[in-house]
Amino acid sequence: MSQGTGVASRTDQTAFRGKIDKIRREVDARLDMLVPITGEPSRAARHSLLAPGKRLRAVMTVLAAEQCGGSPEDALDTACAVEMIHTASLVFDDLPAMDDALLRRGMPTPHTVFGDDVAILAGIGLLNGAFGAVAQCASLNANQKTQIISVLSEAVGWHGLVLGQALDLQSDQADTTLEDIHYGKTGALFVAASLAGAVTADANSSLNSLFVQYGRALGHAYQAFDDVLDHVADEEVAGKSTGRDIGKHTAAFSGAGGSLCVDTALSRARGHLEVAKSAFADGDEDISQSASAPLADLADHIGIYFDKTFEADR
Ligand code: GRG
Repeated sequence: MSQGTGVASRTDQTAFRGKIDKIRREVDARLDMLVPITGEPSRAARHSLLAPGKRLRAVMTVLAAEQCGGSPEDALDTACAVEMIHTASLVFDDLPAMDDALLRRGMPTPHTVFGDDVAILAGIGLLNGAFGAVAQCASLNANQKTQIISVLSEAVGWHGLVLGQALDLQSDQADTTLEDIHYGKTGALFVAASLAGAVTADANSSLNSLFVQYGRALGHAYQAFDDVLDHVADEEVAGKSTGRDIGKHTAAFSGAGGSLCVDTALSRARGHLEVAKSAFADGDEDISQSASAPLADLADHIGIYFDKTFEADR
């Protein structure tokens, strides 16, 4: 895959990488505390949670807080909650009844190590722990907690991950669109990750639509890149089972079109990245004119990350 994402970087990406690596380390340390070892389900949860994930959604929460003038410390437990929800969704997704995957985050999937029963309990525990982490967070007031729990529950629920996964599993049926699947599987949690970060910074709710626009567009971009990864990358590079989407008619590149469809998916992904980057350009002065635009930088970072990943797989 020789084409780049065509995304021009606004800031020094080396410095930005250093910044998000620091956030990742803080998230990892806090996750370790939030899920103590109490029994077999917690061991299975930690197996997945503390494995080397990219922590993208957690980073998004912290950067959204920063973009609204908030602090990383106040956003940390909310970021961990987002990461716990995401990890729960991966545990469920990998089960034999769903994608039946063997490898995730470079590790054997939890049901292959602990059994399906314990993996299901681990996923439920992570989901429950996510809401508990927000409810018990000392740096948030009651109003912020209610808003964040509402935002996160929306992302998991009937319009979010649950629906997206169901649509994906039934994707050969009738009128399912790629946009609906991508929004449910990825966009909904991206929207929640950024909105929840803004709430930790007490951002004005009039800005919410900008975070929705950003998360939605970035979710479409990310899921299109991830679909291409599933199609073209080997498992060692991806760190997870690949080829799971081949044959699904809603996959962006399915069918006989092969590489032509991969190009279509990549070009869609690039277009969505640009929409995400411009989400705050015409918005409220407080965030559009600020010297730092960490969420746009994150969109750049994602484009560059996938370029490098596809390059490594050539
Ligand atoms: C009740 C939480 C819950 C979920 C039920 C199973 C399910 C419904 C949803 C799963 C949806 C799904 C598989 C989304 C995948 C999205 C995606 C792009 C995953 C890969 O994300 P990365 O690349 O992975 O950020 P890491 O491992 O780095 O975190």
